Amino acid sequence: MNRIEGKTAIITGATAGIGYKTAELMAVEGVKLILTGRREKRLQEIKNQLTEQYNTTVDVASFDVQDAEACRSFVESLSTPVDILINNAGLAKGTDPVYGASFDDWNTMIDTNMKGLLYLSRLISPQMRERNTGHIINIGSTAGHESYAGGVVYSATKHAVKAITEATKKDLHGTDVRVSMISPGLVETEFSEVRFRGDKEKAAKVYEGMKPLTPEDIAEIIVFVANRPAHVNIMDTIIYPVSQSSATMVHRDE
Ligand code: NDP
Ligand code: 8X3
Repeated sequence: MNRIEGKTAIITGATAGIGYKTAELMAVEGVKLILTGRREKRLQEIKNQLTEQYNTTVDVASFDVQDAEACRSFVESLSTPVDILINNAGLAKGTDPVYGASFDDWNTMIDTNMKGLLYLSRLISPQMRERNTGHIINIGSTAGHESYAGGVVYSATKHAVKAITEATKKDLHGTDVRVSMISPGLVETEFSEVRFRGDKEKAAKVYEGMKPLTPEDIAEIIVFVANRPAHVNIMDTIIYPVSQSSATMVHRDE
């Protein structure tokens, strides 16, 4: 049953990976999309592609979620209430240990994965609370359940997403607003290329000899979570590829 047709969804970080695939699968379901990311040209291309292929509307807005005022202007520019907010924009920078990492990388991860998600939740949740309806879906990670060497701040930001998701649900307790989190393990997207600053070879090694999750695997789960009956709130989903059993246990072909 399609319960999300005609609903309006914001997807942050829709220019690539999980966000882009979620946009496409939601377009199939007839969701009205508001897609964001920093790459304006890519957003326009996606808008053209999805509106040509699917029977829905697509608006786009290019801004950096690290910028609180840009988030505020974006939300103030919206002409329609938002039913679903998918806080997906996020990244890892580097795999340096706590004794060698760069402050800039830490700030980028904290400002994007935590503060960007918080800004949009802060700006969108009042209208959901007032209307007594809506759904905030935060993209966490298995790194939000288990930290690993080389992921000190990335893991911290994803543990924060877990805390923010749980506390947001509690802040909205007694309303019909739903709050969920999706926690994927290894998904092959631009994620590792961004983490390794464009080093494609290093990025490819992350997925070598194993079958990672695809953006579609996760997008299907996001759509499933959004499409539950109004009284069903899925708090979290932890998804690994079958060859992964923890952050560091990854079975690879010889
Ligand atoms: P991608 O790198 O493929 O996509 C990341 C998206 O986030 C892009 O659309 C990018 O858009 C956007 N983004 C990054 N920084 C900003 C910013 N400052 N402002 C606005 N948008 C931004 O990675 P994934 O699809 O893999 O990642 C999506 C989410 O999933 C992230 O939160 C990530 O932490 C999480 N995740 C990923 C896993 C994986 O293994 N890939 C596993 C678990 C969780 P643009 O560059 O245009 O700004
Ligand atoms: C991304 C998965 O294992 O690289 O969140 O942290 S991992």
